[in-house]
Amino acid sequence: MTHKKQHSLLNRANVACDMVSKHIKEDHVIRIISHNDADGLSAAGVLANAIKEENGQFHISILPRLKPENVRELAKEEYNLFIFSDMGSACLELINRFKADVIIADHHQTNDTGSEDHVIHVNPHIFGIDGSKDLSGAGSAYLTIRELGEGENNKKHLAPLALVGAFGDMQCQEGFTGVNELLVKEGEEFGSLEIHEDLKIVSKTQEPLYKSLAYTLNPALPGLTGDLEESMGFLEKMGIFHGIKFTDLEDEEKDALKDELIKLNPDIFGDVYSVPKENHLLRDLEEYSYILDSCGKNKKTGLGISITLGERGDAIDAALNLQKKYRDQLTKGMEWIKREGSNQMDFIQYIYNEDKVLKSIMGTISGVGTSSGLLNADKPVLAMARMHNDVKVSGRTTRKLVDKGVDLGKALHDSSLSFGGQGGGHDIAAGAMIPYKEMENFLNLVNDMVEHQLNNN
Ligand SMILES: [Mn+2]
Repeated sequence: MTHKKQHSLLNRANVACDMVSKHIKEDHVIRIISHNDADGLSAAGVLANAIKEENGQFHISILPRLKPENVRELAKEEYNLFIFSDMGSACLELINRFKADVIIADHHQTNDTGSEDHVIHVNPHIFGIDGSKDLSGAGSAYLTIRELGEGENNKKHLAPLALVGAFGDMQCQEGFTGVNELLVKEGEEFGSLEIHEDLKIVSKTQEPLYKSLAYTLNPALPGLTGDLEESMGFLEKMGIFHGIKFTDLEDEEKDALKDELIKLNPDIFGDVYSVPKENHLLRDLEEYSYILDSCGKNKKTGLGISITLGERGDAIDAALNLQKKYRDQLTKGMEWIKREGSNQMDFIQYIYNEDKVLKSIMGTISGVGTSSGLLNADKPVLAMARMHNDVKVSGRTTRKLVDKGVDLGKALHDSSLSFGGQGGGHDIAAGAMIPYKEMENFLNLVNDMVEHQLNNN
């Protein structure tokens, strides 16, 4: 059954691929619109690389979210083919009205709107495949260009870049599943992807060890993640100098560290996905996704795209500076959560902040706050950030609660609509924008909906 679903999805993607091919042959500049997170940037990168290799042309715009007014403006542009990646499914009704050809390569929840003949909708949900864990936006984009190019020149070497997107959307919590497994297979076969077991701490070649520990978000290290001082103390207690880089440790020290870290979180040792021939800072696909994420969060999406297109050197230095800034913010955010905790309701919890810096990372810190044990994992967390007259909501929950019936995408979509906002996403992670004055009503409604979801599962 699963196989059949995947087959139908691949067939749909191949129809999209033929459409891309046709427009490249006609020398049309292909208009790409994608999301500003690591998944969206990888998605645009996958598409752009494929088109470039076929000597085609493209024009990319990266958006923080696709608003109806964005779609209306885009509809007026004079292109023959638009590709929306990691977004678009929620705006299908408006996109159906485009005069030009359109491909939507998305993995967010979608309603039952059918697509017109000139709109090819590539989305795992349409085929009964879970887009929150089995395929990312970059994965949908990959399927869309996978068969481009003749024989040997097909685009399967781009599978690792598509998996960078899957890491960005946290789809490798317990290994890759579903269509992502196909991408892993093709990455190994055509994209120099290698998998080996290792400690999953970040920046091993680049940062002093205490920072590698404190900046490791996934999997989180309870007590250490987000806390530089605790990380320093932890190493000193083991008799390891905190300023040494992981790669400079003696083998016995590496083993001792591994044993201690496994006590904090067994998942810290596991499969690492890497492309060894890649620049050492981008070699590990998960770290690559963090670097793209920093570009997106700091509004340097052009930089992120150039990296996916192969720019190295100065581009990577610039991105690393952004990453440093981003990590400082995260550390501050984690300190704040540690100090303030969350506000409890019966079935959800929320954090609220008006601070300019913390506002942009509320979603991330609520997720890491939960996985590192600072916040209770028994209730979904809504992170609320004030934006003028609106509140931006990022919701996160655990696979365990999803299995018990929680669907944040649906809860945030329906509740935000009731108060003149908009929202949606995945069962496990979703977002919304609502008027500030309705915040309390909104929270109450989400609380009720989550209660209902739990009771009716
Ligand atoms: Mn995505």
